[in-house]
Amino acid sequence: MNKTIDTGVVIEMIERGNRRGLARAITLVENGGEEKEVLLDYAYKKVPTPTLVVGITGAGGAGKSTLIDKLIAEYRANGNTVGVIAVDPSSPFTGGAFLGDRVRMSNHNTDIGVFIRSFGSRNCLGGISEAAKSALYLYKAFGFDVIIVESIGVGQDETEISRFVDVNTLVLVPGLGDAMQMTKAGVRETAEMFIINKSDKPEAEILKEHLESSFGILPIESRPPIVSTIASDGIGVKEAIAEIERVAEKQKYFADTKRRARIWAELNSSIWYLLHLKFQDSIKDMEEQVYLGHLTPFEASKKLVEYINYKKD
Ligand SMILES: Nc1nc2c(ncn2[C@@H]2O[C@H](COP(=O)(O)OP(=O)(O)OP(=O)(O)O)[C@@H](O)[C@H]2O)c(=O)[nH]1
Ligand SMILES: [Mg+2]
Repeated sequence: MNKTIDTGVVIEMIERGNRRGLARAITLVENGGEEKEVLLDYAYKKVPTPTLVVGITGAGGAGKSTLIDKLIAEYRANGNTVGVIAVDPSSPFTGGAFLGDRVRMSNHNTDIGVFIRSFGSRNCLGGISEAAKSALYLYKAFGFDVIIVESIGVGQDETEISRFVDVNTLVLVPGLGDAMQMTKAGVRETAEMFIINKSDKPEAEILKEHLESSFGILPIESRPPIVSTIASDGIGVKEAIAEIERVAEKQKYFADTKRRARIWAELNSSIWYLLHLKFQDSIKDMEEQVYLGHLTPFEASKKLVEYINYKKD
């Protein structure tokens, strides 16, 4: 099949709400190249149907997938379609659980109102990989009512995920130690809502008190909500959804600021991607020059920009 026809067919399938079309588009985008550009441009330009994008971030094993499974059930019961983007943890600290994710969310395998895909965390900035970010645009074009992004929120820039979701929730669990879960710069600051999962554990109350007291310095209206859940038993899920909605409503005031931050992040990653694609050899050469001590990274970058300018003329 001819390449241009292929993307055309895929777009048509997405327009018709065909999930196989969406799956095909994701693969094409993952493969990169011309198809990626065509599909992402299409997705970006498409006037989006109102979609709520919820980020579920938290340490490995916090119960994110279990919670998402229950959130899906609740959203479906309310008549909403749901797309899930699970960014596979590849961090050695968590051990990873991508097969587990599929098992835990497998209750929805046969539901055509649900679409779940796992994405590798390659090029993973701030817990949302390049592939997952691209998929988010495709999911939006497809028109899910709710899109949930599961991520462990690690990377060079932990705050990045918050730019791509409307409501960023941080899942904490009792007894895991605050240091590991919360003090990592950026993650906690960008959370717009906190979920204390595994509230069946005895330390749950202490964690809640600790969180509440740490928010005590904030004005009441800026204190992020805290919801307690026992995801494995479906407890607190309705409350979590109600709170997500309240936060989403509040976040609308910041939608424009978020959009600008997102455009900025998008431009940065897109420029970086293109530079690598087109000037890979030169960048490799610069790396060598810096490694050998012939150039500083700043001199090398300057040289590269001069080279690009020269190529243009
Ligand atoms: N006691 C208790 N266990 C829970 C609860 N929610 C989830 N679990 C269990 O915690 C384990 C991890 O759950 P997952 O949903 O895979 O956690 P996750 O955060 O998605 O993990 P990663 O994807 O590896 O980061 C599973 O064995 C769940 O059954 C809860 O509320 N209470
Ligand atoms: Mg998981």
